[in-house]
Amino acid sequence: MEHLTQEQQQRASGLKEIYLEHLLEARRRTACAAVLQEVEAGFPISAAYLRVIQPAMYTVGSMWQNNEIDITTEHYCTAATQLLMAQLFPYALVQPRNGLSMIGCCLGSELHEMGMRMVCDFFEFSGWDTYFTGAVTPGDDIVRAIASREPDLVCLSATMFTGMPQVRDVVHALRQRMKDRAPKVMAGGLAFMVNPNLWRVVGADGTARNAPQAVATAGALLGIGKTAHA
Ligand code: B12
Repeated sequence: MEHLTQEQQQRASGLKEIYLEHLLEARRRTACAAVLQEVEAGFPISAAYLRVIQPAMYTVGSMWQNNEIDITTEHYCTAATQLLMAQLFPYALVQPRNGLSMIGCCLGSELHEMGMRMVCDFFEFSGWDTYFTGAVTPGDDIVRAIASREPDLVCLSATMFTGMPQVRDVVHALRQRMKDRAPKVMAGGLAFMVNPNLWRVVGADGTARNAPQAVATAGALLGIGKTAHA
């Protein structure tokens, strides 16, 4: 992610508080407008994702876990944030394409899809074409889709540890089916952050802690980047 000035860092943390405050008061239009106005005025879009949206969702998770908000409020914040991300996506449309492609999904019973979506958006901002299938993607079907589409990279996202067998099975099935045509696979998401060695256990080629680091690591894995940030 590009370097932020101290002033931009302060703006980011202020914006995260403002965004969250509006959402918690059920003002999603004002919340989205606050972020969109800043981005239109030149605030870096990567910082809007990584320093406003992502930490706001982490705070929502902590508040829900601590019984400070109910599940309806959490769902409202999630739905509003997906709306905001959809409004930010057009910024990806103006970036030149680099000829690389990535398939990203959340397998099996995994419902947490916003992290994977954010990762896909950062690849799009960097010129990749992405094929994002979202939550609850069946393993057998995604293996077929990958074999037919032949992307340069596959990204599998898991928040819940219960999804590990499916991630491992998909990685294995891809290698069995595609042999030396099998694309590189990255695995990431909260489960992989909690246990930093898990990506090796499931047989992936790499991991990263957030969306911009995922793009950098992908570049390194494919031999087109400067450094790995796994
Ligand atoms: C929104 C949310 C939901 C929504 C998801 C809706 C949706 N459409 O996505 C709903 C309501 C469905 C939900 C359900 C549940 N949730 Co929930 N949820 C969240 C919440 C609040 C936000 C998730 C989010 O969007 N984060 C923002 C994104 C941008 O961050 P991220 O996912 O970490 O992604 C970044 C990195 O991880 C990385 N990354 C992600 N994927 C990948 C992939 C690759 C390849 C790479 C390299 C990197 C990478 O890059 C991303 C961008 O920078 C979190 C709180 C939290 N701390 O995240 C709880 C949280 C994840 N949920 C939790 C729980 C317990 C549940 C439920 C079990 C609750 C229940 N009792 O039913 C269910 C499980 C559902 C299931 N089967 O999957 C716990 C998980 C604890 C754990 N690990 O065991 C959390 C942490 C809340 C908490 N503090 O307790 N949840």
